[in-house]
Amino acid sequence: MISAKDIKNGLRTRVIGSSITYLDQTTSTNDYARKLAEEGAAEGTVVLAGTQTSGRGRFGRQWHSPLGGVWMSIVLRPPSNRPLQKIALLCGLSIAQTLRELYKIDAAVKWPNDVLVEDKKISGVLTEGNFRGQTPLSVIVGIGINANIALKTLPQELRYQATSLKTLLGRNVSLNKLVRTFLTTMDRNYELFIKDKDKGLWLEYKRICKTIGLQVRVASWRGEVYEGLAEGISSEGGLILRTKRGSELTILSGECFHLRAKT
Ligand code: BT5
Repeated sequence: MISAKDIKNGLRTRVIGSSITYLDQTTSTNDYARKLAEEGAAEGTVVLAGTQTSGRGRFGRQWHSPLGGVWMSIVLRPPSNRPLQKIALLCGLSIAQTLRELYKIDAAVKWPNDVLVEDKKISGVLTEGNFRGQTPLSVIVGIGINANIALKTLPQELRYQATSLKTLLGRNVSLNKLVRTFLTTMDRNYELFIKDKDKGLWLEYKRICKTIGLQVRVASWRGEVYEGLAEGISSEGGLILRTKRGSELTILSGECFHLRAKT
């Protein structure tokens, strides 16, 4: 069982985890964290839930959140001169690093917000900004990790494209240790990010990114569709594509489909 007290025990972070709240059930931890942020919660405030009744993904999609997973949101208040788009990538990287460190599994990132193991989704990230004009008052980062979840508790259509730690390892893991290690990793990475000392992190991101080197199709949230070879990540966190005609374009966000390996 998740226990805020257990997670805090031995947690030595600078910002992330400044306060930790655990709820047995909520609609969406992102909603709860947003409310706390609007009430002035400190940066690094964490909200966790046992289950979510309206867990969501990007573009209003549903996120299935049965008991046994890690459903968590963090309140961030990044300085306005840092590229916000990169926070989702940073978070995905921190999850992948945590899974690699704790369970020695080959976790990879898929641009922009997925973590994959054996090409199946084990984790997703949803960032939502709360702005006054152009200035971000807070950014809520929502993280879902399929930890102690049997795949049969997910809908049929997801069972071939999703995976969980329980499926991969054949056992349950300590959720408190998983969350504590993730918060520690995220804290370190976030500090490098806000201090603009994160070059090394993006080298690591590219190294474990499944998207780069593949032929991809990206649908932007406005409905435009682009195809090309994924060549890199821009300084803003966008995906750099080389189109068939040879031109280069950068897409800041969207839904990315991996088509085939570089030929
Ligand atoms: C994401 O969206 O991957 C972001 C997921 C963020 C979830 C966390 S949980 C804590 C916090 N509170 C929330 O309400 N949300 C955040 P996206 O890239 O749009 O992917 C959504 C798609 O993933 C769905 O349409 C399904 O196809 C698939 N999916 C849904 N639930 C899943 C699960 N548990 N495991 C793997 N895939 C899932």
